[in-house]
Amino acid sequence: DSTPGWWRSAVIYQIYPRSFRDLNGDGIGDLAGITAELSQLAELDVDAVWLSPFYRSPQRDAGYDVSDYCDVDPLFGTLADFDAMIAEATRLGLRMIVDLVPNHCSDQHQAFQAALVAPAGSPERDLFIFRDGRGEFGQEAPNNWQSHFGGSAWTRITEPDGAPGQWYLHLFDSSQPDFNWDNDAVHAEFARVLRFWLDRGVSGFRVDVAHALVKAKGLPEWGGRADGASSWGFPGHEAPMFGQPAVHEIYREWRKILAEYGPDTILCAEANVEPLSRLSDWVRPDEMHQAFNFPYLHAGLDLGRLRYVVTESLTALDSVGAPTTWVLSNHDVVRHATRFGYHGQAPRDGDGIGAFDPQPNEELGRTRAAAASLFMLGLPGGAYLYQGEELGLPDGIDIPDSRRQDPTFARTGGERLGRDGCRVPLPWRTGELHAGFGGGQDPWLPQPASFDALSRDAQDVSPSSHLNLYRRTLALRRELRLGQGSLSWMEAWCTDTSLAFLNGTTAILINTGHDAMELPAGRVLLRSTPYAVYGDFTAGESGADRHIRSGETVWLEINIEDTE
Ligand code: TEU
Ligand code: CA
Repeated sequence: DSTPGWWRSAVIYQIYPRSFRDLNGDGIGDLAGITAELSQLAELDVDAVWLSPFYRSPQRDAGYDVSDYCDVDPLFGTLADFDAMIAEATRLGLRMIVDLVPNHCSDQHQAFQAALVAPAGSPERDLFIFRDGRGEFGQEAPNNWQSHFGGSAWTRITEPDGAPGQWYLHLFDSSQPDFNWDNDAVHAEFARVLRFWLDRGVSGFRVDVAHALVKAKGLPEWGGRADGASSWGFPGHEAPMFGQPAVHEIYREWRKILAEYGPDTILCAEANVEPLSRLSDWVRPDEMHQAFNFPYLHAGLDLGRLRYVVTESLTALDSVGAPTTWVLSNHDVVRHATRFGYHGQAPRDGDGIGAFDPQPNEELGRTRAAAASLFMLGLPGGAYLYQGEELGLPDGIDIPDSRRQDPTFARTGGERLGRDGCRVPLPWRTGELHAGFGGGQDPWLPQPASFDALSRDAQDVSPSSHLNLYRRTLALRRELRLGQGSLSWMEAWCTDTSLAFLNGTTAILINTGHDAMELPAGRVLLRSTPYAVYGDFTAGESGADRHIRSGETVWLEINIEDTE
């Protein structure tokens, strides 16, 4: 839909290129694979696609270590493949948003290579954050900051003459040196990168670690861990490497560049926005259009927390006239079908399933995931989906240590398993080699045995599948214009284990308690558990059931007079 502000209510589907579809059979997904399957996403009825990095990269952090921002990594294809993908998306009415990684590049980036051989204090070094070490021989890191992936955030280089030299800052892996955003040349370079992709037809950018680009003057010591002090993995805004006021100037510059390309191009912040009242720092008419609502993701199925997050988010964003952006899964966290498969407390830290956790129950997780997704997709605002959640895919939890790729695993000596579990290649066709992901070499990560039966083709033809539930949900969401709606809580149906709200004339109710609850008066439009429990929902018999079952979400058409 091409109305102004399309993103306000958009459902955007995240493609993780390595794991989407491998057309040339080398075990890694590619752009041609995406182009070949885009029609599936149009059919699912999403508005846009966000593409994780496909740029030239040594792939030390799965492409979030970019060595050339204006080219496609040969692993994924060519710029011509990119153009063909955009053309196909345009033909299908899908917008494409690409990932921008401005906090750091790869240590193989030509600018960093040049900095390594230039003298201390040179303009080349000033593109990055080089400092002398502390101690008599400069043998201690310049400050106590920790890498988000574990270990020190500083690495010492060897100077061209062979002597131990300066240190450079990397908030992530040592192969990901942080840029110095106090340097105008960095601003100029990223302005060029934005224009390069906008000229090729993208509809905007998801901005990686958007809160981290500017560091506090003098790089003061930070007592808290830089790798996970808050409930969802980031220290708060008081940390000297996050949420500095000057970071917003960057996005105001970018917003002006985007404006040159018309009102339909957007910026989405991957930012630490705790407390929620700070959402309005990021999403403003002159800055970002969207910011992922990670507190929503991390609320899980804790309904008290969920209600708090929804209410606070809507309040904060209404104050600046901005939409909310809900999300349940992405390539950094355990998939929600797995998080919700635990009977007790689910893992929440986005660092993979710990070795001591009990095995999750796949069926329970999938059922609850469907309930959570239907609840989210009934909310006003936009939402992001992560590839495979429409299939109800679980994480890969039995990945052998020798196959793990996430740098977190190595940097913490295996203490944190890392994020590989949610990155396992998608199943397309039941019974085919690698469940149809690709026809050649083994996928870059092994697929769990359950993936074969969960393939897209198998789910396509099963009316009661997770995929068909998502299709019905997205179609109904569009038809009822729920994304453009507004929310009021239905207090009589809000308890410790249930939550209900009205969006227009649609009531959306979730029940996480043990017992079924009676529904308000109204016509059942959709249930999250049609399969197994109800049989084929499309046949209609479940509409007559006046209850909302345990672990279920129901969409109901309400006669407003009944509720007043
Ligand atoms: O992630 C930012 C980030 O630090 C977290 O999402 C983190 O990966 C998670 O809490 C697990 O610990 C972005 C990208 O999404 C991620 O894939 C990259 O590795 C990271 O930036 C560095 O570019
Ligand atoms: Ca490939």
